[in-house]
Amino acid sequence: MKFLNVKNQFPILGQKINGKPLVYLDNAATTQKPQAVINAVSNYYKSINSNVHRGVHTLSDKATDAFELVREKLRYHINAKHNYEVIFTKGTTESINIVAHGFRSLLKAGDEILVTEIEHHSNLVPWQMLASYSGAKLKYIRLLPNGELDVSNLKSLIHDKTKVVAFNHISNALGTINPARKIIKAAHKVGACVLIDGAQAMPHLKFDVQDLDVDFYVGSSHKMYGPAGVGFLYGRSNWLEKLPPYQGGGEMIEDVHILNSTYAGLPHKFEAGTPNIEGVIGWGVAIDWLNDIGIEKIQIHENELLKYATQKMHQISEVILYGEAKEKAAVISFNVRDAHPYDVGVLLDQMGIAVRTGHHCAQPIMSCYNIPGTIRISLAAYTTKEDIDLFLTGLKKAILLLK
Ligand code: C6P
Repeated sequence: MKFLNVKNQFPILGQKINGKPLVYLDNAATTQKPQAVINAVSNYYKSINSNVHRGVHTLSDKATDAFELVREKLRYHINAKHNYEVIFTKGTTESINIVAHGFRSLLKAGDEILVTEIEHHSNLVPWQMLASYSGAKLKYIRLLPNGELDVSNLKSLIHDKTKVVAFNHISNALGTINPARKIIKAAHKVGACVLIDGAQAMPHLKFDVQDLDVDFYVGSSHKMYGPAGVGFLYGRSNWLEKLPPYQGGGEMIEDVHILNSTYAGLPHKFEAGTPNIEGVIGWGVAIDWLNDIGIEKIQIHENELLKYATQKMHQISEVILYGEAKEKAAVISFNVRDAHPYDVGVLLDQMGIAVRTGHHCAQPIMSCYNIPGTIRISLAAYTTKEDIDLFLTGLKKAILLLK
């Protein structure tokens, strides 16, 4: 196996938890930050902290330039056509809400919204809210037992009443890489708009929004080695123009009168209030960090570890694995027979191993498998074979303790 050697760039990973070396396998929840990102945020406060787009003074100009440079970096990273198609938000959740809320003025009773059974709650609840507000009908693509979406009957699900189709690129709970192109093609055939929740894809997959031909694509910085509290909404300009602003306030206006206002153009129309400037600047460095290594290289590394861990876990008779799609990112969801996921998680934590347990904000998936939750390990660029071996040893110990 070839391994990336990047762990030493992450200061947090050198510590001990409960007296044991930290094995961090909760990367789908949030990734750790390399020293370069920590330095960027710290340097921002030490040298150019100021509000953006507002001041005439030097610091404000510098902060604005640094902030806008990241918009261009992100545009280039996802290959959007224009940088005003990249909106900074609080994260994936807010990005989806901006679109779902905006569609309140575009949908009517009888229209249909299509989601899937593999969604994170963030890409489900906003569409449920839109359906109940507009009278549109919410439909969904079913999940198959192997963790793949059943896209065999798209023609019956996507037709002239379908106005919006929303799905995730990679499932946070199962790791499934969904057939984006096939779904987008079917949606566009009937003129429906497509939103992809890319929260889990951003750190693992290289993609291009124009090549995908997607209308909206969203993600969060904190899942791709950048700071928390910042994310993006990519939207094709014709769709973004159609949507009304999500919030009112400073920055999103053109002219304000006492009884009415006119709104700013893109991207500012959707960026009310002071943004997370230091978060955006730190994120820019995280994007550079990812690209310096190369997402394809990271994917190869993570896939090798995924294969290794899956193989070893199949050999533990007490382990039940969920979701073994052919196209899969480095996430493994599992249970230990006759044990509650939480108990396994607590025992692993005592051994310094960080995993997530529960429904992973994807309760419909758990309902499909008729379980309350799973234990989930999710890998990153800095995960090593040693981490996986420590986890496997810890898991076997936990199973013995639970017997
Ligand atoms: N999933 C997990 O442990 P925010 O919180 O807005 O940055 O991202 C929400 C979100 C949306 N879609 C998908 C596919 C996600 O995985 C997440 C976040 C974390 O799986 C925290 S619940």
